[in-house]
Amino acid sequence: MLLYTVVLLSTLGGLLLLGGGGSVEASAVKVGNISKVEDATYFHIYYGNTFKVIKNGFDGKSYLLIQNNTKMAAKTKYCTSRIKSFVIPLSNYSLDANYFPVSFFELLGLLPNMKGITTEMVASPCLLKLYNEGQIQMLNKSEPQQFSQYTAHFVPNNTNQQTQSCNFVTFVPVGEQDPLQRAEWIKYLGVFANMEVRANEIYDAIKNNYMCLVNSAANKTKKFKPIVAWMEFIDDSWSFTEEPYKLKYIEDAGGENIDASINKVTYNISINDDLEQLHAILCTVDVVIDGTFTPDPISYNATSFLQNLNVEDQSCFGFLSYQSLWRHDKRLTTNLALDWYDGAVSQPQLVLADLIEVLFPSGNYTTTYFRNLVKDEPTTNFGPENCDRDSLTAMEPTIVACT
Ligand SMILES: *[C@@H]1O[C@H](CO)[C@@H](O)[C@H](O)[C@H]1NC(C)=O
Ligand SMILES: *[C@@H]1O[C@H](CO)[C@@H](O)[C@H](O)[C@H]1NC(C)=O
Ligand SMILES: *[C@@H]1O[C@H](CO)[C@@H](O)[C@H](O)[C@H]1NC(C)=O
Ligand SMILES: *[C@@H]1O[C@H](CO)[C@@H](O)[C@H](O)[C@H]1NC(C)=O
Ligand SMILES: *[C@@H]1O[C@H](CO)[C@@H](O)[C@H](O)[C@H]1NC(C)=O
Ligand SMILES: *[C@@H]1O[C@H](CO)[C@@H](O)[C@H](O)[C@H]1NC(C)=O
Ligand SMILES: *[C@@H]1O[C@H](CO)[C@@H](O)[C@H](O)[C@H]1NC(C)=O
Ligand SMILES: *[C@@H]1O[C@H](CO)[C@@H](O)[C@H](O)[C@H]1NC(C)=O
Ligand SMILES: CC(=O)N[C@H]1CO[C@H](CO)[C@@H](O)[C@@H]1O
Repeated sequence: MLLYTVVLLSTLGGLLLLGGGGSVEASAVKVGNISKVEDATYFHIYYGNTFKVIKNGFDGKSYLLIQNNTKMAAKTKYCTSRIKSFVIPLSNYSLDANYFPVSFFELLGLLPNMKGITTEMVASPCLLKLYNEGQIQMLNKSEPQQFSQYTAHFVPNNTNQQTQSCNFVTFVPVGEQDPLQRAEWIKYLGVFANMEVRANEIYDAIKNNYMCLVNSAANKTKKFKPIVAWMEFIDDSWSFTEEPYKLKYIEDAGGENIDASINKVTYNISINDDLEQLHAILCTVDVVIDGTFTPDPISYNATSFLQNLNVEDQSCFGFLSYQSLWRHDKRLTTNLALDWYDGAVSQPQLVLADLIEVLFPSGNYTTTYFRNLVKDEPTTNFGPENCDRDSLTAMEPTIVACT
């Protein structure tokens, strides 16, 4: 409550200064360089004069961030079950890089301070290039003391509270329920780097583009919205996705998800009744997205899907006759790190633009993440040689043409 008051006062102070024609820069309070959370639900930011606090709703912790040029920075260190303190801007950091959306750091231009990673399975050409050049150390996850040499060690989730050290920071955009909420976690990182201004600009640009695409998709819908089945095959059974962010993408792209009432949890292909029901449901579907995990995405094709489906009579499948069977694994590295878990999280406008093309084909938009299995579209494999900028500079978000 106290901290919240500070925010209001400093914002008010800034307005007054601006109104009086004074210089905001001259103020002792860093007015203006603040981020406000608009959409995300699992983190909150509070501002004091020389410190900031992030409350993270996934690990239940408060991160007290103290500016490096203050007395408090030298004197204060917290590491309790609920509070951790960090001196900012972070001078260096490492990552638990498996399935980690590194692109958030790239959009802010924070790769120069990234000094350690735990795996080479990272879907970022520029990070791989820095690693090849010896700028980044490979850390062994089984030797956690290796992480303690960095100011912060970012981890993707909070499953292992006991083994977390004082410098661990949980960064969990994928825990949010919808695509924009996930992307807004750029502000969470911005706070650690005093890069609120850039974080706000990027989020605004992405959100505006995303909302423009939502509106343009809404105008494309004819009498009935296309019905989409986003499904996956695990242990001999098919199921339709219940992941909120995927359902939201389909709605935002102008499609309709399989109704929750017929969305039985799983369909075991060895059980005839299940198979019959699945067959019937798929006869009503316009678009199928096959999200099945496979150790070999490059050779997963339409034949693999049909084999897993095990339905002999495919004559009623509109998604086959209209050539609309897709996977979201188009972009991946040579050692099979999927960009779906990285770039697609920080730039949801690209996923949405893909899905609009999937649902309402124009034929003149090249998808980034989705590939068409019926058209036998191959994956796009990339590596360090595909880093198309100076790795130490920030990546710019890709804004999709939208009228
Ligand atoms: C606030 O942001 C502006 C623009 O990015 C930057 O020039 C300035 O140094 C920042 N101020 C502080 C105190 O971080
Ligand atoms: C604080 O961080 C800034 C930016 O990294 C750095 O230039 C400066 O030297 C640091 N100041 C202190 C007192 O550590
Ligand atoms: C990582 O550390 C474990 C435990 O110390 C060790 O057994 C393993 O060989 C190390 N792995 C590598 C790749 O160095
Ligand atoms: C990271 O920064 C801290 C604080 O400036 C410093 O003590 C430490 O040596 C740095 N670690 C590495 C690996 O550069
Ligand atoms: C969508 O349709 C509405 C109403 O017909 C119109 O006002 C709006 O400009 C259209 N938007 C786009 C992006 O075409
Ligand atoms: C699917 O059904 C078969 C035949 O009844 C059974 O052996 C198998 O365990 C089932 N699989 C799952 C994942 O339930
Ligand atoms: C799918 O791949 C298999 C081998 O990987 C190949 O035999 C088959 O012809 C391919 N199917 C299609 C439709 O391209
Ligand atoms: C794509 O095609 C549509 C209709 O054919 C056209 O209106 C639009 O301008 C084209 N977009 C681009 C980027 O060429
Ligand atoms: C850092 C951490 O706790 N990572 C865990 C995230 O979740 C996966 C599976 O749910 C675990 O395997 C990781 O160890």
